[in-house]
Amino acid sequence: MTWPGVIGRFRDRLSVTAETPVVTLLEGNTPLLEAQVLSQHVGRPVYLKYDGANPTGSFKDRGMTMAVSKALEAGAQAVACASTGNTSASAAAYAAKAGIRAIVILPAGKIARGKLAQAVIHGAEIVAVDGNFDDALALVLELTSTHDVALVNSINPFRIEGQQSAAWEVTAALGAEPAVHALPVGNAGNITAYWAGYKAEQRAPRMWGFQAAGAAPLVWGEIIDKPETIATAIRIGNPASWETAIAARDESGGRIEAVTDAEILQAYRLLAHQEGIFCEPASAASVAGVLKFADDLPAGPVVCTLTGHGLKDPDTAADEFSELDAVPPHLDAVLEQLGW
Ligand code: AN7
Repeated sequence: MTWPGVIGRFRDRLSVTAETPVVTLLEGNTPLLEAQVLSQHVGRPVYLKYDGANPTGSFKDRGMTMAVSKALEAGAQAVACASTGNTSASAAAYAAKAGIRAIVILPAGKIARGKLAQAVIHGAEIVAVDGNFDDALALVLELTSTHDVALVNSINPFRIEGQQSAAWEVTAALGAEPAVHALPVGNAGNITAYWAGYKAEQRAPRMWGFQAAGAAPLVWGEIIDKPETIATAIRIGNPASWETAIAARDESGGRIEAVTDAEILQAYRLLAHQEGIFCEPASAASVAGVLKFADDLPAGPVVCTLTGHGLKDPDTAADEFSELDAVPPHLDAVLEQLGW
């Protein structure tokens, strides 16, 4: 069967009617990969839900197909979002497909290069503000409440609805829920969506959420004024879906913990070197957390969501090596360089 996209596949569970204009890039249906090396490390079967394989390279597309379709149905001519990068890339692409404007408000200087490139090439109208994501979100809320522009951040319930599809794909692929579902947490929309998706199927994996230690308001229980982390996607100090993230943790018997940037980078390298999967640093937080708290894993399979593609943030990968010195074009020189 040709994959029909998130709305096409899950239409009966979503707030769409025959009249809803479906804006889709055929998102969803991403790989659930068995991770052999990680499984050995933690003594449980570990699977990677690789949502970097979505059309714009992140899980945001699952919710954006819903948010932009519903905005179009309501007659919107423009959508707007604040973003650490991926939401803006996704909004820009879906707005382009829908033929409407995308306005994105970004924290200046903190957007990974691949994401900014996407927003630009899809024709988004971009405003960089001298502030962090939380400042940008406050501005976009003000903008969309005073102007005729549809908000497509994850406070938009249609975003959460669409993002449930990832949980449904996991249960369909495994034939059951995992014992633990781990994911990175920023604004906390995705952990909210997964938990809603599992609950809708009467499933109850333990939800394990991981924040970067320098941006871990849910862990410390207070707003972080100046969040900092190499994982810029989750550099968020005041998550919009705070209460629903805590509910997901508590109802599922799960946990929300902090992982350091060093732990995130270690997981990021392990995934690339040993599992053949290149994700962006924020995504590796899920794996970093499972490695850190492996002793507490219950029996049964573990799923880690890898939320975004590694090419989103080429600079973090490029920092792993120094400039390459060119050698003369002779095999001898090549062999010498290889140490043979
Ligand atoms: C790769 O794009 O908030 O906890 O503005 O890009 O649902 O916020 C991105 C978040 C994890 C956290 N991994 O998800 C944005 C934005 C990646 C991300 C998260 C984000 P939420």
